Amino acid sequence: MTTAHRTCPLCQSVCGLTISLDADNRVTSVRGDQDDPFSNGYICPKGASFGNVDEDPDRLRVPMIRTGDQWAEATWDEAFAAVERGLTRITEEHGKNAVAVYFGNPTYHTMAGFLYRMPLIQSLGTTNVYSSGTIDHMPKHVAAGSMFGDPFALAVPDVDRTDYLLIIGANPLETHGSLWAAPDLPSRLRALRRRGGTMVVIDPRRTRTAEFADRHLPVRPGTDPYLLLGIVHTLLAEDLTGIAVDVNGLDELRAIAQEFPPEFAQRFCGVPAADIVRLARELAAAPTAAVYSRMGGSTVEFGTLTQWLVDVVNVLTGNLDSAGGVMFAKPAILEVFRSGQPFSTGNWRSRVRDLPEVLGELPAATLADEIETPGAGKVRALISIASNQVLSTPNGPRLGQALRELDFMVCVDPYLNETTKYAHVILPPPRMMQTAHYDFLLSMVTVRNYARFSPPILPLEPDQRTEAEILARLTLIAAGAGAAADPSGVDEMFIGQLFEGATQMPGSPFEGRDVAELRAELEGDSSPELVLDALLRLGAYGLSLPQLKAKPHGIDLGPLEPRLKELLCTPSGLVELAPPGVTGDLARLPREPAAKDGEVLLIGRRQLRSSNSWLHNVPSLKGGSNRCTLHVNPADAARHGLGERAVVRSAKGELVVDVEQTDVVMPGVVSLPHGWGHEGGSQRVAAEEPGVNANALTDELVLDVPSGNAVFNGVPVTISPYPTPALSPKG
Ligand SMILES: Nc1nc2c(c(=O)[nH]1)N[C@H]1C(S)=C(S)[C@@H](COP(=O)(O)OP(=O)(O)OC[C@H]3O[C@@H](n4cnc5c(=O)[nH]c(N)nc54)[C@H](O)[C@@H]3O)O[C@H]1N2
Ligand SMILES: Nc1nc2c(c(=O)[nH]1)N[C@H]1C(S)=C(S)[C@@H](COP(=O)(O)OP(=O)(O)OC[C@H]3O[C@@H](n4cnc5c(=O)[nH]c(N)nc54)[C@H](O)[C@@H]3O)O[C@H]1N2
Ligand code: SF4
Ligand SMILES: [Mo]
Repeated sequence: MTTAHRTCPLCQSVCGLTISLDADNRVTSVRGDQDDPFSNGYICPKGASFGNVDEDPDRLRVPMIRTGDQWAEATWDEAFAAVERGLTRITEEHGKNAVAVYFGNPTYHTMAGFLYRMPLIQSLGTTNVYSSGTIDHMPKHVAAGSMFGDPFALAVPDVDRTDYLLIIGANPLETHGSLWAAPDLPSRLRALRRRGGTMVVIDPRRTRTAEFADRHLPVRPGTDPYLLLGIVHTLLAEDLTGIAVDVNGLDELRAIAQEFPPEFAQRFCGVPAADIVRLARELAAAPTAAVYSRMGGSTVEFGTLTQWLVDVVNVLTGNLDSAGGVMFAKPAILEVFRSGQPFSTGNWRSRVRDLPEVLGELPAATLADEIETPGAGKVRALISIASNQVLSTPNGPRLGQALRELDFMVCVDPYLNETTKYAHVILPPPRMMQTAHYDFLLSMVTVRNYARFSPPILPLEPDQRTEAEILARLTLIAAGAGAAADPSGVDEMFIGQLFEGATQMPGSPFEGRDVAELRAELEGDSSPELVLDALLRLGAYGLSLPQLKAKPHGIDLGPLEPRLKELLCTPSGLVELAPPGVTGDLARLPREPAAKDGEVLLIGRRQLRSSNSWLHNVPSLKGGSNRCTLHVNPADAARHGLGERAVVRSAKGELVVDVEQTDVVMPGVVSLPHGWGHEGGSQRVAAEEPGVNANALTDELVLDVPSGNAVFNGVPVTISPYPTPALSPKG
């Protein structure tokens, strides 16, 4: 028996796990790490199944190459040679933009996904960069970038000290938080209630989080901007503001809010004006308050407006960057992702739909256009890392058809699935237990400053490669150095650039030092670990990797402290309350409610024992609430004559779904989880209960315009009985 510790990578909560293994290195138990100073022994059902996820026999172990419909195992040399041939041929004939790259959600949860993203993009030199950012949180980056200058200035609710928490379109008691790493949120929220705090949830569904709250306000999907403008209107009209940071644009904001009183919002949101006024007064009166919003306020048609207004309310009530409000974490690594330059978008535009670049990316919702549309710059090859786009992007089936047309596609993924089945080569990363872990990105959104490094628990087999090596080799291939070049060269170049910069930067701890000497001081068991060590040494706390290794349960770096002044980089040097790039979108916001007869609005829902598209293959997480059903309010089911099954139709597609009648969803709203619709993959357990692909209904042509983000919530659909009464035996 051995015991090992590591951070759980299965959601954004960064819980510490304690894993017991038997003599054959099989996992016998997974518990919460009692000595982790941040998660304090907390674990959820997914974390408890970490061993089953990791040991899944359906994971690919070695590279796969497809010829026609036939898959065959290959050696790494053969696979990388095939990638080199495939990509080189296309760039030679059609130029760099003919190769697209796509980073999926798990790249935010791996060291490799962080370390090689920029080197790979730079080596490819393509404008066709895509990621799950534009099917998730891009509105938040645009709002932050426009208000604070820094698109990575992502404020999180200081949940442990707040007196009032308003949650808009998020369900952290089931998702465990998003862009908000707060392990053991149930205890943190119970503590909030115990100290007399208040929690209010705005959501079309009475979620577990809404059940827990003091108040739940059901809102019509997609209408939160009106509600938030109603709050802003009240704060300004009743002179309830207590702005504590230096701002610009208050007059413009006042003029905007004038137009949107709470009575106006009531007509769109279905939330009584009196409730909106009460929210404003309570937010202003609370000693401290935090407003937080995620998917329900992001993957909607006015996601950027919503995310902007959330932080406008935080600023107006004096709760931005102060204890108990919303605050910015201070990661232990050098924050290389912050450019310090004012944010801008549209540095290039997409070829087919003329959509602006945002944060160096084009919208995932237009990738199919770029593959299908002939002409110079057509995408002919795709490098897809940790993404199941057929299940995760709007109108995913159309993108699936497009992927089939590609001249070359390589996937870095542990499974053969709905998306990777179109690849020519699949390069599987090793198991999580064979992989070192450090949360580069999530340490930006923790509710306490915290650092933890997890070394690999199990060694690699000779026929496996780390994900870091896989991505480094793809980078070298893209750079023209060839598949056989030394992958540590990518890391060494990065370290060299880091130290060159640091030794020349006035005020840096390493100013004037010798680069070679600094390099010689680095310690780590692999070249990515050396990079981590360098980033830690250059970071705010002057830590090092050996120090982290000496504290295997993690290091608490204290409560969040104000740091807006360090991050703020708007041209005005002030927090912009009415940035034109965002407020311009108010012109698009309808001034009349537009509900069509017979239509209902489709929203999603995340499930406690699942993670997007890839955890349905774990027997211990199956069943119960983890089923792909359409939640329909009983009143709607009666009105539309629904029985056990229904046909759901949208502008883009139609699905036959199992119906679950429940008053958890408000009337006029139906909810279908995403990530289902399994077919044609290696996941045998998932195939037994495949479910349906919610993204067969969502529309890739409808976007949150400022961010290019996809719209998954508030999709107009019709629902009718299945089989249709005319075809049923009784006619
Ligand atoms: N168990 C589990 N945890 C997960 C995941 C998972 O799949 N399963 N996925 C992870 C990922 S990638 C992410 S991004 C996070 C997401 O974390 P959350 O944002 O907390 O997740 P969702 O369940 O999508 O929450 C969105 C909520 O918004 C509501 N909603 C929908 N439309 C609207 C609207 O127009 N207005 C308002 N106010 N509310 C609306 C929905 O009913 C839902 O309750 O979760 C992460 N954690
Ligand atoms: N309708 C609807 N659609 C949605 C959403 C919604 O709420 N509703 N949510 C959206 C959101 S927030 C997100 S983040 C996306 C998620 O969608 P994606 O970005 O596609 O991510 P996942 O579905 O989590 O899985 C991606 C792939 O990563 C692989 N994978 C797992 N672990 C690793 C690893 O360590 N390394 C590598 N290389 N691969 C790995 C899995 O096998 C899987 O094929 O879906 C979006 N799509
Ligand atoms: S809450 Fe998230 S990080 Fe914690 S154990 Fe569960 S899946 Fe893992
Ligand atoms: Mo996500």
